[in-house]
Amino acid sequence: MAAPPARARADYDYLIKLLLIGDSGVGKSCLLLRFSDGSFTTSFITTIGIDFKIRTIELDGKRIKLQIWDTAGQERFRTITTAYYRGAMGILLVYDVTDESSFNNIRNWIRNIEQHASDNVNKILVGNKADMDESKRAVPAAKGQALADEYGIKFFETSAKTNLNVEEVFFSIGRDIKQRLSDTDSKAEPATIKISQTDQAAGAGQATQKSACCGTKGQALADEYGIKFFETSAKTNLNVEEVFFSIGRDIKQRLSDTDSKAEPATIKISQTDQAAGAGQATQKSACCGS
Ligand SMILES: Nc1nc2c(ncn2[C@@H]2O[C@H](COP(=O)(O)OP(=O)(O)OP(=O)(O)O)[C@@H](O)[C@H]2O)c(=O)[nH]1
Ligand SMILES: [Mg+2]
Repeated sequence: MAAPPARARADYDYLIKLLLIGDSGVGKSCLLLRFSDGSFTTSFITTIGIDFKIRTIELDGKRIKLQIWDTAGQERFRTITTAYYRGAMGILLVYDVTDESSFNNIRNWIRNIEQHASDNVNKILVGNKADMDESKRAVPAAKGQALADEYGIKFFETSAKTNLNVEEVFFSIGRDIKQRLSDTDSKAEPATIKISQTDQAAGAGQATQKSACCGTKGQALADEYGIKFFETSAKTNLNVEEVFFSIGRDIKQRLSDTDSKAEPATIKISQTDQAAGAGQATQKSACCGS
């Protein structure tokens, strides 16, 4: 059998996970496409479930790998998209400056963050489509700024079409998160964030992300999230049965607890969820899930 490929050294110093949220049609996917590929399209292809792109930037001599998750704004994907809040280190709250209801909904999106994301997640408010004619504008920049001030977060008006402030938004939140992570590093034992020299990536694509995402201090990470942890070996069959039996047992227990209390709530999967779930499964395998 051929030897496994040599493991390359991690090609970044920090992995930062960002999430784009906001109403459908505000331009989340276009902002991401502009930032990651430098392109823009006028056609509207609504996001199904969740998608992500990667761009590595340099800040103060450090390589920062931005893993940017783009969520569907449509309500029908909400169960799937909110599952990704917890893994996010930074969240871009996007509205459309020509659509007042997308701005009014920002408060609801913030409520979702409070419910589902980590307490210390960085947030930034983004009013997109600033290139549109002033006659179409429904939300003055001052209103956006006032809302951002109320929540103590930064604010930018952007255009994915003309590339106004797109780099600025991602660099700004990237810099703030890097600062937060390096503050944590210098105060205490790093938890899961800083990628150590020995944390090596096993090639490109999915494997790279997996290694980047989960770090090496498994037990500490599991404890932090209150979940179980096993080290396994597929080669020697160490703990493989244990992992699957353990999670299977816990889920069975949860289901039988639910059964005895009430009608199961979330067990049946609707047609729409199934369709979206297929997309989610692909993405999940690319990273660590949330
Ligand atoms: N003029 C202008 N149009 C934009 C801009 N950004 C996005 N659009 C247009 O707005 C529409 C929706 O953009 P998307 O990026 O797909 O919207 P989304 O927020 O990802 O929508 P969902 O995936 O449904 O949540 C598309 O027709 C884009 O061309 C912008 O900065 N300026
Ligand atoms: Mg989209």
